[in-house]
Amino acid sequence: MIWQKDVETAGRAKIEEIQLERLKWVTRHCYNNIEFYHKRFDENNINPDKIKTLSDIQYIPYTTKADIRDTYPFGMFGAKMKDIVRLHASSGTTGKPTVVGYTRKDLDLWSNLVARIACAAGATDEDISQISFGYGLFTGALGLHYGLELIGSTILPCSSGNTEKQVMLMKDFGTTLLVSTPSYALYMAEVARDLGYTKQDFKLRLGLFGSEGCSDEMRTQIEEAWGLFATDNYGMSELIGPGVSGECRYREGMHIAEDHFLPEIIDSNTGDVLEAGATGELVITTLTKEGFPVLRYRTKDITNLNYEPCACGRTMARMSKIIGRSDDMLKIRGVNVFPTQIESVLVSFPQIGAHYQLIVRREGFMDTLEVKVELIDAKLLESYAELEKLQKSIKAKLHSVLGIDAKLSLVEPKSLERFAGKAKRIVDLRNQPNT
Ligand code: DLL
Repeated sequence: MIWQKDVETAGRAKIEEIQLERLKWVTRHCYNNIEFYHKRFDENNINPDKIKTLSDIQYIPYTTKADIRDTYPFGMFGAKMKDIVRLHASSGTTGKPTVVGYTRKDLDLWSNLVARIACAAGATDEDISQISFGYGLFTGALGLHYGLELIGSTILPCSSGNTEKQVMLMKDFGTTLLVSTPSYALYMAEVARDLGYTKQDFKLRLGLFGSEGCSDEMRTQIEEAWGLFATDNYGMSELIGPGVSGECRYREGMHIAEDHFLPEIIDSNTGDVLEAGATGELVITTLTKEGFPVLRYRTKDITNLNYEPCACGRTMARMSKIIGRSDDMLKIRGVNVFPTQIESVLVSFPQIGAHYQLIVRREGFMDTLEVKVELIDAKLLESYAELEKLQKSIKAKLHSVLGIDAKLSLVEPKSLERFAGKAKRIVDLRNQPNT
C-alpha cells in the first residue's frame, strides 16, 4: 500500500513545483521568526525574495550542529513556546544535547511521514508492532509509535532493554513487526536463542530498523535469525526524527519524503554542491516544519541520491545506505575508513559474530587500528592452527577492503559490550596519554 499515493508517485515537475513553493515559505518563515536566520541572511546580504527558483537555494548559507548548540536550548525554534507541544533532544554523548520542538501540525506531519515508510516496508493494520527503541528524548520510539498507530497497527511500547522479558512478550503476543536498531535486533536474537527459543516460536515477519548503519551482510543475519524482512530507515532529530527516508520492498535505496525535505549532496571539505548521483555529505532543508525548521542543514552523513523512479511506483528520490559519517569516518595513516566497511568484512566470516569494536590508538606518530571481534564458538580458541588460519584470512580481507593493516583480536563469545540503542563501535584513544 502507498500511504499518500498522489504525492509519493507524482512526476518530477510536480515535485519540484511543490518544493519551490514550500522553499519560499520556509525561507520566509525562518527569516521572520528566527533571529539566527534573520541575522545570517542580513550578514550575507540576502532576503527571502531572492528565492525564485530551486537553484536559488545556493544563496542560503549552510546551517550546522554548532549553530544549534550556540543557540541552546530554544534559539532555533520557529514557533512560540505556547505552540510547541513536544520537545525531543539528540543523543549527544558530550556537552549539551540539541533540542528540537514540534508544533501540533509538525507532529501530525511526522506521524504521516512515518506511516509512509512503514507502508512502503509492508506494514499493515494487522501488524502487532513491538517498539524496542528507547522511549524518551530520542525520536526513534515515539516517531515509529505514532506512525504505526496511524496506520492502525497494534503498538507494543516495550522500549529498549529488559531483553529477556521483551523476547517473552514477543513470543506470547505474537509480535509480527519489530522496530529497533539493527544491533539490538541481533542481540535480541542471541537472547532468544539462549532462552532456548527457535525462530518458529515467533511470528515476526517485518523489521523496521534504523538509527544506525547496518551492512547487507548483517541485515541478512538478522533476517535469518528472526525469519523476517528488514528495511533500513533514516532520520535525524534535527530534521524531524525517523520518517525522512526509508526503503520500500525493492530495497534499492531509501525514498526521501521530498515534498517535505529538499536534499542536496555536497563535498564536505569544500562545501561545493555535487552533481546528481555523486557521493558526498547530505544537506537537507526542511520545507514544511514550523517548530524547528532548518535551512541547508549539514547532516555529516555520507550518501548519494538516485532520482530514477522506483519499480514500486514511488518517484521520490532514493538515497543510498549511509556510507558513514564525515565525522565518524576514521582517518588512519591518511586513509579514510568507515566502520561499515569493516563490518561488511567481519560478517562475511561465519566463524565470527557481528559484535565488534574498533580501537584507534596513536603509537609514536602512527595511528593504529585494532579490530576486536567475537568468535561464535569458544572452542576455536583451543586450536591454535585453526585460529591462526582464520586470523590470517580475516586480516587479508580487511587489508584488501581498507587498504591498511589492522590488528585483529578474536575474543571469546559474548565478551564485548551489548547495546540496547545505537551501538558504540569506536573507541578512539588517540587524544589520551599513554595509550
Ligand atoms: O536516529 C532518528 C531515527 C530513529 C532514524 C529511528 C531511524 C530510526 P538521531 O538520534 O538524531 O536520530 O541520530 C541521527 O543517526 O545523522 C545518522 O548518522 C544516524 N542514522 C540514522 N538513521 C540511520 C540509518 C535518529 N538508517 C544520526 N543508517 C544520523 C545509518 C543512520 N545511520
